[in-house]
Amino acid sequence: MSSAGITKDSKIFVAGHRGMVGSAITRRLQAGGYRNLLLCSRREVDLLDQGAVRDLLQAERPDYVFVAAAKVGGIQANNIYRADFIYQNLVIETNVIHAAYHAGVRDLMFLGSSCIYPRDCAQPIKEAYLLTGPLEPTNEPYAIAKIAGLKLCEAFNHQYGTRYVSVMPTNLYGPNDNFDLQDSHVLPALLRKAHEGKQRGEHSLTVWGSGKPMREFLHVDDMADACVFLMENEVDERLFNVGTGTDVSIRELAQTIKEVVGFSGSLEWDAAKPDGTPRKLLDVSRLAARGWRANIALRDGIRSTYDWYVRNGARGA
Ligand code: GFB
Repeated sequence: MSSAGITKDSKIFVAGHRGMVGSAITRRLQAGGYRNLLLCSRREVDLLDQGAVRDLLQAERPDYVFVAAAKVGGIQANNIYRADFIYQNLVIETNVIHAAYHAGVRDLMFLGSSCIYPRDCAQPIKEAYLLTGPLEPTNEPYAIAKIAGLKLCEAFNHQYGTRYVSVMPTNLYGPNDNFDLQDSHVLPALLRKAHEGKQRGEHSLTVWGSGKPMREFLHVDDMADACVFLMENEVDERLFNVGTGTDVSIRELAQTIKEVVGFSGSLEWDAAKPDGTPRKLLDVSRLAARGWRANIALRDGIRSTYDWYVRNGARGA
């Protein structure tokens, strides 16, 4: 595998560098010695503003772009704020990808999501299963927007010969996650519930749904490592699943979180909340064949994320 031509002085724009994924990519780039990062807060450049994005990229002309900016949330936020999820994600990705192309950017990485795959597709899910069946209804607007982003990259590659790569992470967790109890994903929500339950001396912890759905969890530092790995190595494919290759039930996850946090109460199930997709285990063999594997075991990742939460609190709450 040869280098894609990235050097430590290349100008790299991380769109969404304050989010969980963007901040992890930024940390990983800085640790790798990349010293010319372009980072803009929402106050400086609103990625929903087409003109502002165009002006930024025309002025800065980065060598590489990570599209890590997105409107994200857990199953309930996706299900309620359906218009915001489809609209904001479509606009952000369209603005950034289009402006990047017109600013001469040949190399870009778009962050998709494993929920773009059909709800009931064969497991583990290969990249080739995209658009082979209906989507999970609770996050269809978000998934449609992410599929559009992927197709935007594919079309630019086809028509203009760019090298825009899309990565599909499984469920991510880690530092800078959203710990809001209504809008977050399951892992940060349960960490917070267990922590607060322990502090208040409660006897039970409420978990949404049936506990039966299976989910694959990847620490965001592993995700960032995979992104930089793909940036540094020239790859022929333009679509990569990123995950650990193993999953756990929500019941097992809740049990592990109880143990890590030291909450001794029981689990109670709120059947009024949706389960969502029954299972979405990614087939990660394409990336593994290139030489990349996840490093952080789930229990270790939960422990370090819990430490982070105790030190930093619930930023999103
Ligand atoms: O993490 P989560 O919100 O997202 O929920 P999805 C995963 C599972 O955990 C569901 C259950 O079966 C939830 O019902 N769960 C149990 C909980 N307790 C809780 C809780 O307290 N909070 C939350 N949030 N869930 C999202 C998509 O789906 O995954 C997004 O909606 C995106 O579009 C993301 O793809 C990665 O895995 O179901």
